[in-house]
Amino acid sequence: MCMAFANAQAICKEEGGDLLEPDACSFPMFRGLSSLQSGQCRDYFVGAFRTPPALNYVTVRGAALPDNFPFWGAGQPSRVSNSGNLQACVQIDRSVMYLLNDDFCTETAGFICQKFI
Ligand SMILES: [Ca+2]
Repeated sequence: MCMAFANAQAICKEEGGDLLEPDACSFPMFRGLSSLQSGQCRDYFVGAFRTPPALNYVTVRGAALPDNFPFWGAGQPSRVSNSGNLQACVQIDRSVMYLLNDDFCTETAGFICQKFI
């Protein structure tokens, strides 16, 4: 199922969780799983975003996802603007070797949910 960020997040919340929060400990595992499972959606939304005009990325629980986080892909986060549509949602992205890329929230992608216990 490929979905826009908000729809993907809504499904995770219905399940009692939220989108996966990228952290340095667990990210390598999810990166590996994503590459193995890569199907029609190509990329996977995770639980991090920014609220333009703010430039900083935060996780769904409000933790900082700094630009020097070690698992951003090359040249990311790029915060590209395309006709007023801003890259503001974070994906595990095949085009950057399953590292993180900020992309358009309206793009459709797979997603990974997490339950916080
Ligand atoms: Ca980007």
